Amino acid sequence: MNAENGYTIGLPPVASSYGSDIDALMLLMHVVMVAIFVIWGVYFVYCLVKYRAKDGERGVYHQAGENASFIPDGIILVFEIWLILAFGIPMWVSIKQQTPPPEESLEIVLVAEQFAWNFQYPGADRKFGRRDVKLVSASNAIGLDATDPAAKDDVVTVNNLHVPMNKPVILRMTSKDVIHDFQVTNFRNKQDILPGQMTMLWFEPTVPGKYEIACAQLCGLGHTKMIGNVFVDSQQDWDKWFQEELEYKTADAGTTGSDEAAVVSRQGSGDEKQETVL
Ligand SMILES: [Cu+2]
Repeated sequence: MNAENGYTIGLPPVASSYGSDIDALMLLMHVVMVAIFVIWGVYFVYCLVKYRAKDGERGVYHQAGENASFIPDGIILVFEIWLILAFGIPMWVSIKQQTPPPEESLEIVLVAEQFAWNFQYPGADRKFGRRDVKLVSASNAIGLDATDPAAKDDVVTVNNLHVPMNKPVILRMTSKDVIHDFQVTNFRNKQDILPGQMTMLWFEPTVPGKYEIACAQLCGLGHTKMIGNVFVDSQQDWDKWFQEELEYKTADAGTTGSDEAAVVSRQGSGDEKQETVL
């Protein structure tokens, strides 16, 4: 077990800035629990042997003091409260209460649905195009309003999230139908996604590669198939990817001669799933 590499208790390797801290806390809790288990177990066996029935002896039922048994309980309780106050809550605050500054981050809107992940990237203007539920259709999964100037340089992908390395990513998340939950085990994070509300999750990817997005909230019959990918690229590769996506979008808008939601569906290379660019 090596918390530094994040390869702890059988979990996949860590690929986010706070992953190793979470692994270290999990390791600490497991070590403490094993220690308590062993100490209690040894004491239990000791009592079984020492106070076993013996020929010619009668049991003496005297108590070692009214509150004696509360002392070890109290010590463990204080110790566990210390674990929560000293480690658990500060870590929770640093991840859940302290969001990286948006101007230094990549903000992405995630619209979850049964059973897919739709990602909206705001483009160079850093403004998200308007979404309208009335515009939702088979080819416009998030209901992006193509007449909104802010939507012109927005890119929408399905099930594939592309992010640059070593830059915080802030996901602003909502759902079209039921409660979903965004989870990337390599990032050691998860967050519920609720219809009618925006929830937020941030992470900073630290290792390039492809990681699995799972839905961590039972959301219907296709729940187990609600799998996406996160691609962590260098900033250079990410810029290139984004430019390509924009070009697909512009090319399609050019051929149709329309400002309406230009939809390009194409099959990604390898085992990438289908991407839709609006
Ligand atoms: Cu789901």
